[in-house]
Amino acid sequence: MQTWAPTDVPRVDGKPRPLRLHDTATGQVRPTAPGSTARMYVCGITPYDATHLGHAATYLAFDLVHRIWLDNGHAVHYVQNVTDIDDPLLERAERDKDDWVVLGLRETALFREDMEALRVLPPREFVGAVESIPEIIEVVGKLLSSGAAYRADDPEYPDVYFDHTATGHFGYESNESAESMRALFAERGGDPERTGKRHPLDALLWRMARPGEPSWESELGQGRPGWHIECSAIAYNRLGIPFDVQGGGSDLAFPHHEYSAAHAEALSGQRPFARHYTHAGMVGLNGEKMSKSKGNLVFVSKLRASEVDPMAIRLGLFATHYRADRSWTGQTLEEALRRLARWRTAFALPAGPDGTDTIARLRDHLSDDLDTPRALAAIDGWVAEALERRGTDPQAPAGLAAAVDALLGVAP
Ligand code: 5CA
Ligand code: ZN
Repeated sequence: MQTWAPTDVPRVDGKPRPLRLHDTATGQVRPTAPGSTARMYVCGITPYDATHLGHAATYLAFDLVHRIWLDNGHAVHYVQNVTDIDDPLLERAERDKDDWVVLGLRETALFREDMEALRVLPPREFVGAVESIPEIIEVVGKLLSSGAAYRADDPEYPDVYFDHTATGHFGYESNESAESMRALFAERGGDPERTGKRHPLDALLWRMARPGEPSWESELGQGRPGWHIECSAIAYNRLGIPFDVQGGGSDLAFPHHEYSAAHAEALSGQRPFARHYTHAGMVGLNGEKMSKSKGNLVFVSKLRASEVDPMAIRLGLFATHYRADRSWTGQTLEEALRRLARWRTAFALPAGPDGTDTIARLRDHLSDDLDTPRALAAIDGWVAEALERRGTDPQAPAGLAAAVDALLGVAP
């Protein structure tokens, strides 16, 4: 798929800091130890609706990972998918009497615009599920031949399922108990009650065509892919295994990342799928979880349409830590707008206090599991001094502006 346009990333003075990041599998903040090319996969949108602030927060967190790696001199091979065929997309298209293909294309186009406006650096490869169907078919075929997958005992619809015990390591990524796996699987797109499976936790790989549903011809039979296998195949075929970071929101820790890892590990006989599984917290509105049923979604495109500076959205979301479940309020936006105005005034001054130490602290905090609240506070400290006209370094405002641009992605 076509991706979106990158923004320039200025060079930052001083010494970069290697990134340490939280990993759900081990529960620890650990160094990311990429080779010269750092490899990241972040789960993309299911394009049945516009991008809300929760989605944006997740992509902004991984945009920081991207920027810190660039600062450290790595090339970054970043892959992101688009789930452009799945039940939620078909259900929304049916509800709105829309064509599912048109709906997906329209919302994906809007997502690109939102990402570009937010100055999120684009992935090197932006890959749709539909365009990946041939490679998904190949992977499912291999899992079937190795015995890691099987046909449901259902003569009418012999769908292909993954035997979740195939790797012998199932559960290592999310560390959920058997009971909670069962509940989360049912809640998040799984089908524990499906008859014909060997075990309730076995996950769908290939769904045989049902009347009225889109489907593709294949040696598996006419059908369409399950969800997790899409990310397994797309990541495995482009990044290899293991790659550095598998990212997404915390709602993906189980089942999605557990299964996408298990599928690729069963396929390759190697593990782990990713060295870090990193999850952003859920963003809500005024203390309530953002959800379609509550109708309290705040869309990035709506904010942009009401002339909200996308850089204030960045700063508003960076004011709290990416791993925390957090809430967006009117106050979040007001404070971010005030902060942005102060920063921009200070960056435009003819001189300011020496910025070396502030840039070092910015790097220290960001490389410590993306500690944006402390990173913003470090910049606030320099800005306050600069606005009091303390400091005479004529290079400092431009140096600070470049660091904020490169590392936080906030345009001066
Ligand atoms: N297409 C799948 C991933 S393969 C999917 O989860 N799509 S999504 O559109 O539902 O979500 C896109 C990304 O935003 C995912 O990484 C998801 O974890 C994240 N996300 C969804 N809701 C929120 C939220 N309220 N707060 C933070 N991140 C969220
Ligand atoms: Zn995914």
